[in-house]
Amino acid sequence: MFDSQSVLNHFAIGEVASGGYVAGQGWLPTEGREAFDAICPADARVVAKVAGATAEDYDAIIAKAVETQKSWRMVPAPRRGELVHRIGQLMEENIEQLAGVIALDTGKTLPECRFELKEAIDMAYLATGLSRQLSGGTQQSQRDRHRMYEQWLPLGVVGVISAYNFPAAVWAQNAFLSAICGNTVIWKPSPKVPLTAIACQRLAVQAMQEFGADGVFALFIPGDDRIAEKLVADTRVNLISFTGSTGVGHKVASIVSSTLGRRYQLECSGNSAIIVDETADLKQAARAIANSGAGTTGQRCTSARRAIVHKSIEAELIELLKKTYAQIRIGHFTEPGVIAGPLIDKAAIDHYHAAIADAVALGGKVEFGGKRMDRDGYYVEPTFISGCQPDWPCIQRETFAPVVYLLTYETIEEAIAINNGVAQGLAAGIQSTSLYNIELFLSADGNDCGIAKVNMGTTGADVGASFGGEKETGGGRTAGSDAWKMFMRRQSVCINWSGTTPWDKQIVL
Ligand code: UN1
Repeated sequence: MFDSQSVLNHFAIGEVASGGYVAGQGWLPTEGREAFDAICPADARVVAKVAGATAEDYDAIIAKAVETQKSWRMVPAPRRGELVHRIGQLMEENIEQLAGVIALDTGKTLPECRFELKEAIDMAYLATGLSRQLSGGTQQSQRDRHRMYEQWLPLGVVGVISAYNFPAAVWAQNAFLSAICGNTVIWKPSPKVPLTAIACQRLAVQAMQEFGADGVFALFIPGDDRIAEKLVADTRVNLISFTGSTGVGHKVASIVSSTLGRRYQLECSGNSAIIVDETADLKQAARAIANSGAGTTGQRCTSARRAIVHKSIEAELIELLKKTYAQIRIGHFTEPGVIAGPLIDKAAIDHYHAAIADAVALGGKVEFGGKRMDRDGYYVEPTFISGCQPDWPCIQRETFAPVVYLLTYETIEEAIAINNGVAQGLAAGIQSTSLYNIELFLSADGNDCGIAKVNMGTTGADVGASFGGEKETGGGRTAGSDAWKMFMRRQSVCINWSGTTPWDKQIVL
């Protein structure tokens, strides 16, 4: 039996929770701060209140982050990795309670919450391994008896701004890399999901205290965007890693880049498509579209929004999709057998309705779904719409809801052009058994996204690879591969061990 009170008690989340953590001082007081509601989208009830951090709280947090970084940067990287490893262990030990908090914050089903946490834990262990491999290359010097190499040094303070849909994993992707790279982290989560941030921070505090490394991870939950902007504008913050909408991403980029030398890394809106060609296994294609389109209630940046379908198989695929969609059980995360939850809030429902109305007004046909469900909480039916055209505004924008638009094509080149014909460039998929079509899709003439998937859905990144996308998605990369490099400062070193200088013969000392 799910017991929300015991989940909240486990992380000491009371009626009014603290809106941040600053090293030395501890959890911010709740008095004298404006409290905002933490609402569970699964039943639209207030779970707790959070005392929003103030501008003065921010000043204390940043001062401590700058100070702590000065000692943290000299801690050997593998030791830094051990701190992150310990947080991973604590997340694993507390996975059921953490999953419960994510469910209360987002309404996601418990298996989805566990899956997110698995991603965060994997990220901790990946970062631990990477902490021994932050290596640069050796170059061949053109000079006699000189050695040249590249080294990677800590960057400073990193601000992590995360979205509501993956309240733990996005922090993990960014904060764990930041920490092993010798940086301190200020986390500004979405105020829609403050409880997950508080719970994760509690585990980070426990690990930091065990290691005598208080101050590596700080938490900052302002109730007001103007206070949040202080973090983005602060020249003491060397990198802002932002996950969220393209609109806010633009703003972050322009504020950060108004001072040269500061960095930003953006993971903004996606608009993923899956191409289904005439050689595809259509049952597999239907499952992949449904899973990527309706899974996590369509609230992933990688969610499939468009299915680009060969004309010859459209009718058959629509029938299979109807059968598939009919089996998607939507409901409260405590109900057995539920595979997707609600949208995050009322505004998200309005956005869902508006997108469907736009498509229908232009001639789209709702083949399945299209309505809000008549129950408490922000539930909608997973939806797919046929007869759509690539240039429709609702298809050009990201619809952050479980809506898939079906478009048709005749040649593979046309399908790829439709895939690429949007402003976003996060993930792309192809369902095919044609070697030619798959290779073309993956070639320089192929899809223009940061992530490409063959015979699978567009969601569910594997942490070993780098994660992020092109164009208006923002170009940033987090998670695996060499994404850690963004969190470090590169230095080209040259050492003269010849005992001579070029002016030896001209200047006598
Ligand atoms: C996001 O949706 O903003 O690969 C990030 C995936 C998830 C996405 C998380 N890791 O679908």
